[in-house]
Amino acid sequence: MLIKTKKEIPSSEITPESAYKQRREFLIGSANIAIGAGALSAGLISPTALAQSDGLRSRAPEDLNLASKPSWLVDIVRSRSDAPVIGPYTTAEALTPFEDTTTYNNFFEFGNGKGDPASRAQDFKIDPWSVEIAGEVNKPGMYNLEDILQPQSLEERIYRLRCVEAFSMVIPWIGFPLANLINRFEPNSNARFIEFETLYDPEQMPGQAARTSSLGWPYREGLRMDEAMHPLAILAVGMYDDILPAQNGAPLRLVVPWKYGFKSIKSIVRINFRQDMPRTAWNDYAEDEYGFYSNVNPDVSHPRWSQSSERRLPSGLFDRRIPTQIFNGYANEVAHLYAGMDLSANF
Ligand SMILES: Nc1nc2c(c(=O)[nH]1)N[C@H]1C(S)=C(S)[C@@H](COP(=O)(O)O)O[C@H]1N2
Ligand SMILES: [Mo]
Repeated sequence: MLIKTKKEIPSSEITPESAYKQRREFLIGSANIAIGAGALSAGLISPTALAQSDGLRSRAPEDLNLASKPSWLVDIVRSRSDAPVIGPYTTAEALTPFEDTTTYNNFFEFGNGKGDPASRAQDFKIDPWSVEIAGEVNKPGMYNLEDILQPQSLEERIYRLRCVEAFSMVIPWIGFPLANLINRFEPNSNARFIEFETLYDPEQMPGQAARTSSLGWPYREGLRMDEAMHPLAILAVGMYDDILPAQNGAPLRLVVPWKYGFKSIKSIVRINFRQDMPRTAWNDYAEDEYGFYSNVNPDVSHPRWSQSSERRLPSGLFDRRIPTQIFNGYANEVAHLYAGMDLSANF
């Protein structure tokens, strides 16, 4: 288990180390009792056990890596009203602990190593933050984050996240349906695709300045409009009951759970409505390996490795390998979007 060194944070936010450790040990202990090894390895727990597995949610404020926590954002994220509902939009599988979700990341703007985002995103600035809405919409413009969030009510969604590299996690996000944002800005009839861009700021993001960086910046992703309108697609502003840490895409990131993780673009500053299919950072990097659709599919191998199974985090003494499910287990919800399409040609 990785122990992080403490950075400078306001003393009001520091839980005394001993108290935090005791609480964490207590919670992890009770989570293990509640869940039990058998249920954990099966990947399934009951809603009751889910409620009792709160230990897996325990988090340390120093892991946020943010220069400051905007209090208005903390307030709305923490005060989201609804309790998790188990169903097609929320899985009852055991959560991946916060500690793993925040120290094993892909965020190439901060470097290529899995630990780089957690250690190099220190003091990432999210305040102020604005998002440009552009292209085929009736209400284009620069909107600050407060304005983007103002009409939205936040909810928790517990989703599987399946990386194209064949590891996976279960993460409790807090966010709102992307469709609600799209409707508000009124795309016109030319809008058939939606394109997203991450912040470009080499001074804060050393991976963008590195000569060893392989991706072109800014990081770009895209969805077809009907995919973007699907209720499973959310914009997240929080996870594990609080705002997003820098390494997970603060302050605003996309989560599209039926697609490989790289579609779920982090730290969004631009949303552009388009008539034609956008290129993406990964298409530009290797078109034959990373397609536009990138739906999770155990039957379509990556050119260099199989996608038939995945390593579910956390890893203990042994890796926990589980079969990968078509559309990452969300086929009942999304398969109709691809009716008649050849999924191996449209990978
Ligand atoms: N801007 C940006 N977004 C990104 C990435 C990235 O490198 N840059 N990595 C993607 C990949 S490959 C994955 S698997 C997920 C990881 O999200 P997590 O670190 O919150 O688990 O973020 C995706 N979003
Ligand atoms: Mo990924």
